Amino acid sequence: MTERTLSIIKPDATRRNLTGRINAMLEEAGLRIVAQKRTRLTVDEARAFYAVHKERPFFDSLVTFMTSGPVVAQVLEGHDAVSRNRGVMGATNPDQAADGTIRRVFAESVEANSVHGSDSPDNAASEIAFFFSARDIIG
Ligand code: FUP
Repeated sequence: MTERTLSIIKPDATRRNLTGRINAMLEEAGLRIVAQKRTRLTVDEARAFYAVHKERPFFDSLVTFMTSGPVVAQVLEGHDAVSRNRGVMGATNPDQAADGTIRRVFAESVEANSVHGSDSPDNAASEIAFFFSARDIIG
């Protein structure tokens, strides 16, 4: 089923000028970038985006990292886009990510792991709405 998902290229990757190389891996995986915006999250925005993790021990550090530099938020479209993107991203911990995945190739650590991707279609809808309005998305 054609689907949309929210992707974020994280500050560790923008710092190393990897946006184009990550976009190429997304496109080669069959995903189409139908909206894209470079932005810098405020602390309040990062806390809201990761609210599901607010009780976790890594939450404050994650918010500091996600606000440490620019991010590129993007809407990806394609067949089973949510799981397709999770596949090309690789596991959260880059040491456990499969060869050839974005996190295996580029991530610096579990925290600085280069990309975010929605983990379900429902979360994709709310995460897309966090960054984009309908008119920003050109399929
Ligand atoms: P993922 O869906 O693969 O991004 O992973 P999670 O939703 O479990 O975690 C969200 C983010 O929290 C990760 F991308 C990085 C950060 N994190 C840590 O910093 N430490 C951890 O032990 C787990 C996650």
